[in-house]
Amino acid sequence: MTPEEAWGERWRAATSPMARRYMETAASKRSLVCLAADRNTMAGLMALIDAVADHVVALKTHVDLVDDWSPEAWATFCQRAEAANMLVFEDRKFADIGKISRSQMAGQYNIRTWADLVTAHLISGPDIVDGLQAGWGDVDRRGGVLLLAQMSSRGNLLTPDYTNEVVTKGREHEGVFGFIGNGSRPEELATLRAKAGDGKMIWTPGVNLAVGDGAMGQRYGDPTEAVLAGSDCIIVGSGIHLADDPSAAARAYAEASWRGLMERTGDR
Ligand code: 5BU
Repeated sequence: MTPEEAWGERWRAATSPMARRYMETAASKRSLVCLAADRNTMAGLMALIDAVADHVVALKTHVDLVDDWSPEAWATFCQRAEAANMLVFEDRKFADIGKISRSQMAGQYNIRTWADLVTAHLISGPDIVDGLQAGWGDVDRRGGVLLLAQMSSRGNLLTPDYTNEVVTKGREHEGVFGFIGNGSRPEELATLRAKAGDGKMIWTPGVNLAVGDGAMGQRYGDPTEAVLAGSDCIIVGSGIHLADDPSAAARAYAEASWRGLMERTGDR
């Protein structure tokens, strides 16, 4: 199946090279899964990549939670991800003013050199997107920013008005790859999709095949429902990396997400 057949209007409208790369890989793996690789050792992370590569399109990292992090080990990890056709997405949730965000793309972790995507809050204003893009530009790379329009956690302070502001500003900005939407509430996702239009990605944490409350205020919704409501990528962490068989779990999430996309595109 071609990416256009799989994605329909999203393929035609979301023309950024990074979005196209994601949609192409998703169509070839028949998966809309981003794995939240929240393991805290390099060995654990390496083992995870090998287990899930066929079913996962992007790897979401928190570089600062790895106990034995080193630049060399991380470079190997990122090379393996790239070789297995996975985008690398650092969920850094940048929030500072533009020039500091640009500097924070460098530093010890040097995120600008290996991340294809990063997350950011728009709380400090739209210049943060320019700062992050300038960070990639400093090393002659291109990347995409996912703005937090919603969150999955209980009691978060991202009100509907705030979400609207983020979407209004973000949908006009070329450096914005898309938005983070709340996967635990399909009705919130549908509202977000209506505002975002077809030209931007919506990626969603807070999904699990076991719907309900998670640890410490996390909430989970159904992955297929999230895609039907307009999500383009389900971000799954513990549902895969804590499973007895991460490879089988990744396949199950891939199938659930793909089923949602086929139904969604077919309905149009
Ligand atoms: P889980 O194990 O599937 O609950 O992991 C969810 C991941 O998504 C974890 O890495 C969080 O940092 C990330 N996340 C989230 O859960 N909710 C949000 O609103 C955002 C990110 Br933004």
